[in-house]
Amino acid sequence: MSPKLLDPVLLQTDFPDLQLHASGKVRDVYYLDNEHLLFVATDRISAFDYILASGIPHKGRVLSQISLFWFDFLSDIVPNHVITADVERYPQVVRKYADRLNGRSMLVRRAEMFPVECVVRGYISGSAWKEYKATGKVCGIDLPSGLKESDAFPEPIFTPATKAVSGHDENISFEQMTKIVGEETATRLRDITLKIYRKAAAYARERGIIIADTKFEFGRTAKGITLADEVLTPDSSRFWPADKYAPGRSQESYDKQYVRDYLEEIRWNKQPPAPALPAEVAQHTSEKYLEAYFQLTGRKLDV
Ligand code: Q0Z
Repeated sequence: MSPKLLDPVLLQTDFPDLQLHASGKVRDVYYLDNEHLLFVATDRISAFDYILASGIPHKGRVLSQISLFWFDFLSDIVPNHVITADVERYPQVVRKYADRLNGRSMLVRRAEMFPVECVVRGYISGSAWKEYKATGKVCGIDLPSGLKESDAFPEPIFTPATKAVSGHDENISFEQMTKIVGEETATRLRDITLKIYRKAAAYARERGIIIADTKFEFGRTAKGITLADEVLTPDSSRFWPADKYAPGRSQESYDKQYVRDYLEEIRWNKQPPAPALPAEVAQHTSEKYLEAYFQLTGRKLDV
């Protein structure tokens, strides 16, 4: 999906002579050669499905550093696509962009991506809550009755999805997933997904962050099944502040609550063009991202 709007500030992440391999709302992948891609996290932010007209200071660097932290933390369970995030070690062709790539990019191994999103949910929220209320199930999985919105599931559940033409994810059953990637791969992707979610969620919970759900993308490389894309960031996950957690209602978003509240307050009709954020809202949101990084890693990001 291409960005709905491009803010002048964000053009800084445009690299005219690099070949775009894949572009998301807030991150871009450039093609370097058959084995190598350059993964770039921008400062763009989306809300209610649209890219806002202003960026969030440091957001791309924070999300990159969060992903890098998790790749390392999870490397005893699954290999990942990262080669290096040290710009000094990037190929010559991209070194000229060193200043703009520093801290927000990774040189990654090109993988044969599996065309499924590996979604895992520890808590019932969003579309899963809607489905449960209507059917008592989530993605075909039977669940105990009486769950309240935002409750933890008895066990984390694996709810794979595929990218629909709309750009939105479409839930599929595990059975359907086996038809796409094969039974053995589906089983391995599910088991790895549940294992890395459990390890990461337990760690984050000790540090005051509930990872309600998240989405992983895997590919195949010479190392076998390889964790790719971004990992366990606030963009690919629901992060909830644990000190405000209370089931029976929807939870505040760790990072985007202020943005959503502002957009509701100005009564934006949620149709393009999406508005810009007042400096104060962008600044507050920037601080939430930096805080999440510090809470998870104990490290401060240089700003
Ligand atoms: C990931 C995506 C993004 C839009 C391609 N290591 C890899 N090898 C091959 N392909 C990919 C990766 Cl990460 C790959 N995506 C998803 C990422 C923007 C879509 F930054 N697309």
